[in-house]
Formats: sequence, structure tokens, C-alpha cells
Amino acid sequence: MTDSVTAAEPGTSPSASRRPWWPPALAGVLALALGLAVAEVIAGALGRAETPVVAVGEEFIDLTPSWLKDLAIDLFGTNDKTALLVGMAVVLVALGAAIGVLTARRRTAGIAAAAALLGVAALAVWSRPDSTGADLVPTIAAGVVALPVLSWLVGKAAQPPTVDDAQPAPRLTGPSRRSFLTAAGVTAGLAAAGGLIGRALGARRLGVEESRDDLAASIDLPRPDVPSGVDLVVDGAQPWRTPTQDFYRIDTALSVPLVRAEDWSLRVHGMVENEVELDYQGLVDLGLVDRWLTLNCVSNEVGGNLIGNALWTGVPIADVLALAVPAADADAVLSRSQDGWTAGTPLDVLTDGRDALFALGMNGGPLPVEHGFPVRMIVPGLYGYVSATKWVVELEVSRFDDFEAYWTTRGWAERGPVKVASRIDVPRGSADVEAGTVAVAGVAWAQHRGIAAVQVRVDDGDWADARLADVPSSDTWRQWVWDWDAEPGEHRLQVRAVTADGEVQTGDEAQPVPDGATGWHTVTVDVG
Ligand SMILES: Nc1nc2c(c(=O)[nH]1)N[C@H]1C(S)=C(S)[C@@H](COP(=O)(O)O)O[C@H]1N2
Ligand SMILES: [Mo]
Repeated sequence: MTDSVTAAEPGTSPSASRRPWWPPALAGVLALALGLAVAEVIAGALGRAETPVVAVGEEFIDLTPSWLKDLAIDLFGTNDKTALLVGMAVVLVALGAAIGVLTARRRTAGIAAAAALLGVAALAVWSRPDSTGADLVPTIAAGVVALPVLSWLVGKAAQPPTVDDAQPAPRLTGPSRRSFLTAAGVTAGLAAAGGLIGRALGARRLGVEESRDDLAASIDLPRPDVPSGVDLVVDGAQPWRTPTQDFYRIDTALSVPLVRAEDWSLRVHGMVENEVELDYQGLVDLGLVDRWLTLNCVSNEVGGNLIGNALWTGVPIADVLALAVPAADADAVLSRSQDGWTAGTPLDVLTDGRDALFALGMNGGPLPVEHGFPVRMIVPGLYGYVSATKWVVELEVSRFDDFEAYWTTRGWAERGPVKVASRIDVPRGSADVEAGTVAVAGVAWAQHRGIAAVQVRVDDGDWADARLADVPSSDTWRQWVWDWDAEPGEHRLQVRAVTADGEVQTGDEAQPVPDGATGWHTVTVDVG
């Protein structure tokens, strides 16, 4: 027997039992692909972000238990979304193939299964926080196209084969095979074209990029010149200013929210004397400031790179809250993004005079869409998950007792002050270095408290003070370097920092969950 022969179903003719399984499977995959491609085109044309694929992926992200999410970030880092899309593609191919095979055997059951699959996608679209009835249109169109195409293509695939006796095994050959392959080829071509057109339309969705370009011209953004003395420029170390394209990205959005600056507004409500609604120009008119601030993720492991430092341009959050006048018994602000993500931030942190900003510029350019265009929050001294809401559209002045924010319902702490930490950038772990003077260098951070000292030790020896670079404020990370007289052999380097208010970084090791990792970054090197 060969792989082109399926097992006979009771009551089916011998010729049916000798039909290969792959043509209906291929038909199922292609019908589904065409339907989803049509959905992408229509979503792009309508300027909708929710396609069936995107909505299912986002629901999946929101429904996955936190341990699995943490594992995915661990395994794939910032490629976690690519990994999810690849995983979804594999599942879709398998489902499409199964539906095709089922349709060849029992047409109504197969078509019902395909309809059920799209029904699940429609439910996912409907459950997205920002979805409206119009967001269902692409998914409905997918069904309108995919179901008839499935029936038609499987019909062609399942036509009785011309049995070719010259072949060692029965195969689909002759006119019926050619006709199926032509139909399959046309469907595949249309699906590919649809996918490309959908992407092209999607890329320009709502003209958000144009909106960014307009701002670059109309708003006075600073040149992101690095202050003198902050960058030690050690070979192989990270630059003090993180280039925008290298800045880490963490969020739950599979398709980024697309909001034009001219359509954006911010609503401040809840426990306030005055409800405030600001549009983009209204926000800008409050007065822009430029600040160097370091942002990091609570999921960052010891030695990890979910941290970046940039020049942010924006409006102090305190200025906006002052217009609203929070009630005396309020202690928190729940911020909400356009796609429904939330963060809970202590009210006193937002009003104690630190540079907590509604940022609209990053490193001298308009905020990139992935980093929250048109407006995001950033609060020095707090991890991103409790403060740095991207695509922010709403502030609700409230009490911590009265709400739970996105990550707090998933096992992370309610409060997320940044823990003092330090990292060795060079030499890299398991590097081979030459004996002699070796520059050991890296960064340390304790935003808003400041770094007073960084110490390095070798093989559990005495702690030695590193030389610190300058910083413009206590709100950024601080570079350090220490000249090591390296002797041949394997050595273990460790770093710890001391804050300006006297806290010595603990060597106790803790995982990122629930409120940030601790422990000394340790690097082992081979000196030759
Ligand atoms: N709307 C929205 N804002 C968000 C998030 C999110 O998932 N959605 N993630 C937060 C987290 S956990 C971090 S660490 C920072 C990361 O900001 P960045 O992607 O600009 O580096 O954004 C925060 N703001
Ligand atoms: Mo984060």
C-alpha cells in the first residue's frame, strides 16, 4: 500500500476507498486560506484592525495562563508573537486539512465544521474590547467565500479517479486530476494575492503613518543629542541611549491599535472634581518637556535586556490631573489603552513632582506605533506593567480597593516599584578573554532613586568600586566600568549596585513573578 490510499469507510465503493486523501485535505486548506485572505483584504479596506486571525490570536494571548505566557516570553523573547502566528498557521493547516477530508466523506458535516471554526473566530472578534459590529464584517466575508469554495474544491478533489493501470498504485490521474489541480492553483493564487493586498491595505490603515509624519513636521521635537559624560563607549557595551528601533517591545496587542493623532482624545474621570477631555492639540498646548527616562519590564530576568533608555517628549501627567482635581480619598489611577489594556498607578507617584509623562515623542521622533502612538504614559521608578500604558485614552481616578488591572488579575503584584539592579555587558558570558587589563562594563539602574555606587567582585573576592559615568538625573540607568587585571583561568564576575538612598542590591535570587527579579548578574569567563 502507498500513502495515497485511504482506509475504506463501511459502505463506500471500492473506487472511493482507493482515492488519495491529500486532494480533499489540500482543498480544505486552500478554501480556508482564501477565506482568511478575503477577510484581511476587507479589514484593510475598512480600516479595521480585527481580522479573524488577529482576534483569535489576541483572545488566545488574553486567555493563556500567565505561566504559559511567561514561558513563551522566556523561550521566544520578543519573538513571542511570531511564534504564536507560526503556531496558529500550523493549527490552521491541520484544521483545514481535516475539514477537507471530512467534507469529502460527509459534505454537510465538513461544511458545518468549517462554519463552526469561523463562528469561533467571530466570537473572538466580538469579545475584543474595542470591537463593534463592523469588525465582524471581515469574518462574515471569510465564511461567505470559504464555505462555497470548500464545497466546490472538495467536489473536484473527490471526483472518481481515472484508474491508470500502468501505475503501480491507483492515483488520481487524467482530466479530473488536471481540473482539480488547476482549481487548486487558482485558489492558492487568489489567497496569496489577497494576503498581499490585505497587508498593503493594512499597512496604510487609517493613515496612521501619515499622521505620524505630519506630527514630525508640526511639533517641535528635540534632537536626541546624548549629554556629555553619560556614555563610556566601552567596546561591546550597550549605548547609553537606546536607538528607537532597538528598544524592547512588550504588549498584549497582536495588531497594534491604530489611532490617528487627529482622532485621539483622553478622558479623565472617576473620583475627580472636573471631568476632563483633551484632544491631541489640547494636550500639546499644556506644554511639552523633554526628559531622559529609562523604562524596564517586570519580566526582565537578571542580566536581561527588557530595558531601554530614551529621550521622551511629553506633557507632565500631573498637569492633566491638576485640571481634573482628584478627590482627597483617591489613591490610584487606572489608565486604559485603546485596546482595553489597563494599568493601576499610585496617585501620589503621579503627583509628587517626578517626571511622569504623557509621551508623544521618543528620541526626537513621533512615538512609533508599536510604542504607543499617539500618546503613551511613562513613569520613572515604576515597571511598565503598572504605569507605561501605550495608546492611552482614559484615566480613571479611583482607589486600589476598587479595581484590578490587566496583570494584577494574572498573578503579578498590585504595586510595581522598580528594584535596584545591575548588569554586566562586557565581557559577555562564557567569553574567551586575554590575560591583562580587561574592561568590565555595564549598566545599573534604580530609577528615581539613583545609583550611588557599583561594585564588582571576582571569584567571591572583595567588592571593588567601579567608575561611574555621569547621568542627567536619577531617572536613567547609569553606565559603569571597572578595570580588571585578569589572570589566566576560569573566573566568575559579579556585579551589584548601591542606590543613592543607601540600599545595597540584594544577592537573593527571585524570579520576575510577582514583582521583579533580584540577584546579582554573574558572568563566567575564560582567560587565556
Ligand atoms: N496598551 C498597552 N500598554 C502597555 C502594555 C500593553 O500590553 N498594552 N505593556 C506594558 C509593559 S508590561 C511594558 S514593560 C511596557 C513596554 O513598553 P515598550 O513596548 O514601549 O517598551 O509597556 C506597557 N504598556
Ligand atoms: Mo512589562
